[in-house]
Amino acid sequence: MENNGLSNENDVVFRDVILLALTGFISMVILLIPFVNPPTEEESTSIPPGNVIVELFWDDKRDVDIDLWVQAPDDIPVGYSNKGGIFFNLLRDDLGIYKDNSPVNYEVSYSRGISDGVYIANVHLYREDKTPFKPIIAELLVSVVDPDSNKRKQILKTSKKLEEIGKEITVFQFELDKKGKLKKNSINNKYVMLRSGNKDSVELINNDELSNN
Ligand SMILES: [Ca+2]
Repeated sequence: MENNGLSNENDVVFRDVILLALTGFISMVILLIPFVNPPTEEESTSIPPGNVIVELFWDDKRDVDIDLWVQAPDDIPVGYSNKGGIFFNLLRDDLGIYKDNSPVNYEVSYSRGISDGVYIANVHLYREDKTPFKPIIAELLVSVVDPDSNKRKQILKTSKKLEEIGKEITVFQFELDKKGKLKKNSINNKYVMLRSGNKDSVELINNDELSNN
């Protein structure tokens, strides 16, 4: 009898433990449900951000710092020292290998909306990896996301050999209409200074002129 009483008691304790564990498990499942089914909004983010997208690529293996500078119509130049304008934003300044968790050497600027007028895309060879410097190829791509269909289309692509440290070049000047349509005869690479460093150099020249006078 005593033995039976003990085994009944054990059964009750065992059942309680099982019930507790089960209750815990069910509560956890209920708590986890919202995380198991994320909102569908996040799943449908295949629409790329921005409307005019300017991308710059260079050799991933080289610790060379190249800067992308862009300017939208009626806007200020956007690059590493001024990452946001009215229309364009530079996503990040890639410094080469230094402080870079991504394996690619890549800079990108996005515009919000499309203004009609002339766009400028420049590259500036900022820092070399070794001396003497071995020229490096910079690849520049321009894409437009159609504001109606949200489809992304590449409109311009070219490669430039960069040989001189500190030199900035205009890779593309091009004109778009409101719908992002490229005016083919507008494409040229007439140099326009965009990087803000030029402001300082202009000031320096002025100061030099002042001190010489
Ligand atoms: Ca850079």
